Amino acid sequence: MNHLLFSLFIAATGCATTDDCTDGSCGEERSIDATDGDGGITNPAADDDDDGFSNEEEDAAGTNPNYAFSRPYAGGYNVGFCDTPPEPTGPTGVGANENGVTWAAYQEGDVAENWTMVDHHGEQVDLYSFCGKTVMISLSAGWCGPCRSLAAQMQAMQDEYRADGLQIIEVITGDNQNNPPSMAFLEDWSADYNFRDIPVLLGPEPTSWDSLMMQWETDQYIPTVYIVGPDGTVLSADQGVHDPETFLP
Ligand SMILES: [Ca+2]
Ligand SMILES: [Ca+2]
Repeated sequence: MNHLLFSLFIAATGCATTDDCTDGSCGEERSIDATDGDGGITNPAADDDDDGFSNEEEDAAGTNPNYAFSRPYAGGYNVGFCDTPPEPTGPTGVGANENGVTWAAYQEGDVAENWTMVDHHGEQVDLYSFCGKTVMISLSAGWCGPCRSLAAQMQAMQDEYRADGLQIIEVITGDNQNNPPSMAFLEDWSADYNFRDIPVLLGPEPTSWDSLMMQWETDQYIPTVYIVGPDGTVLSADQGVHDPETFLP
């Protein structure tokens, strides 16, 4: 395993480091082919979007039976209800570190590409599952005290703003020794901070400057917080924002 890039993360002051279709607002706009207009499910046992959950299961969970990214999660996350995925731009900004290295990174106005990471339940989680919600993504690591301070506030924020369409996502990039985190480490993180509906995701180890985790990092100081709007647009890119309230619709 190549730990080189992770080793470049530096601890400093805090480790110096549309229709918004928000939940509940778009119920009337739901276009479910499986219904016949009377509000019922005509093909309850079918899985129209082939996401592994029947139309009936999705109806009960409030997810979209016609959009595969919208599906129930064991973690009880605040899944969105888009009909079509965002149209991504990819990262058009530039990240840079103190050594003069630069890389492609998401900046405000970019539309995020989807990614898939495993959570502390062992389930694969798609970013696009939260299309229609406001997403706060934090990149954290066990060795980073300010990351832990932020984590300690997360469930309270999630509780306060879930009804406004917020989903907080915690991505762990390293354990206490800055090694790739184990599943047990992710589980412990969730338990330590009393997470109930916040995924703790295994951040894929960056092995080059164009790795996924580098795209979500502008300066190599963590915690790194991004806010992504309901249409997939980056609203705040690693600006030290630790409170999503002003970005909610
Ligand atoms: Ca389905
Ligand atoms: Ca679905």
